[in-house]
Amino acid sequence: MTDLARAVMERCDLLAACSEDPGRITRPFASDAMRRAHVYAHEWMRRAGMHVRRDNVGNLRGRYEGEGPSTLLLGSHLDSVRDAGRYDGPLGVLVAIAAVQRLHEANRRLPFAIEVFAFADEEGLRYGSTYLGSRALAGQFVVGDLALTDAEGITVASAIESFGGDPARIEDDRLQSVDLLGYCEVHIEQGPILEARGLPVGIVSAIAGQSRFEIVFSGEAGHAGTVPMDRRRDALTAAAEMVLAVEATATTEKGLVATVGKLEVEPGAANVIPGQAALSLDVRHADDGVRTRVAEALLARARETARRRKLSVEVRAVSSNPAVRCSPRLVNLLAQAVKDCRQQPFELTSGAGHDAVVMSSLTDVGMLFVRCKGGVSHNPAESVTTADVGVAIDVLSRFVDLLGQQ
Ligand code: HGY
Ligand code: MN
Ligand code: MN
Repeated sequence: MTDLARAVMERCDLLAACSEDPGRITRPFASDAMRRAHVYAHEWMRRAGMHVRRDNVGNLRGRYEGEGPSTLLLGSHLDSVRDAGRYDGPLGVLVAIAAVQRLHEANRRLPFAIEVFAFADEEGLRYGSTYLGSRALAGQFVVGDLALTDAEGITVASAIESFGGDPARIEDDRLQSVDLLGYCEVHIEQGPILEARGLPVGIVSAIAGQSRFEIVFSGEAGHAGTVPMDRRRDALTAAAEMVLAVEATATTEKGLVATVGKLEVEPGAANVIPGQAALSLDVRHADDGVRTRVAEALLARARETARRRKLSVEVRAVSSNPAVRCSPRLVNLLAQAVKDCRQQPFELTSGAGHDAVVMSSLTDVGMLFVRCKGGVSHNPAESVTTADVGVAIDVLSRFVDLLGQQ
């Protein structure tokens, strides 16, 4: 058990306290909680010998100089879902910092620089967006996203401004370096496979594509006591039909998952027939053809349900990200690093999305998964062991060394 692994675990606990919700972990994009997390991460990056800066969109970026023109990119995200676990995102940032800290403490310089990114918005909790931070880095930021508003009506642009960035200069966040060796992200598996196989780490071969939509059924609010059942235009019953249709459809194809995670009912009073029901739809599959076909079928089902129940329905596409194959070059290098650390290399796909999806537009990507208890994630019960974190730090350090020997 290395001191570095223990330090990473302690740092995950410190970051967990940086939350908008007392007693729970909720750290949205450009929030005060994120500002507090940056104070810690900035200091840890600085102590690891990195030059640290925050860019306009709100990524924290640490650079460890090397002896050549190329750059290796490492990192993950610091934002979280609501009532999150403490490792989804922060573990990857902190393991990357630990690998650089090991170099710094040994006074070592590699033939390339390392940039560690603490991305600002992977989950999209505050704005329903995805990957605002890594998109800015990859030059894929959608300017229209600046006008997105959160639950308080605050736009992305003003959130960036109050966080200390200039929304008019997001373009400056684009990564300038052209000589990239790749991007490698360490992340908890968020699934049960590594635990079932008794493995501390796994190598990601591909990341599933994902489509997100918002579906809003509108009917007619009415008195729960006076409107006969055959005269109602109840929006919630249509949404309820959709929730079960989404579940039933997802069981029809191997490797397909589809989820309704959010359901908002208006006006939301016990004695009022719901006039409006808004639901989220999240569809994922490793094959983009299957994903788009199933998503279209579910949207057609929503329109048919609305017609049959004499409702109107609006569908908004929130985001769509294609499946990404990890670079065989980085997969092989990670496999060699795992072997050199006396562990068994094992490849698996990721059902979860990661900043690596966006980074794949810039350079080769690789990911190392860390076993998590019961595969539980997006849940405060998220848990990893210090020993497994130690393995992840050793593998990432070995990966970096192997890259330096190429
Ligand atoms: O939804 C995801 O796959 C990731 O946690 N943002
Ligand atoms: Mn997540
Ligand atoms: Mn994540």
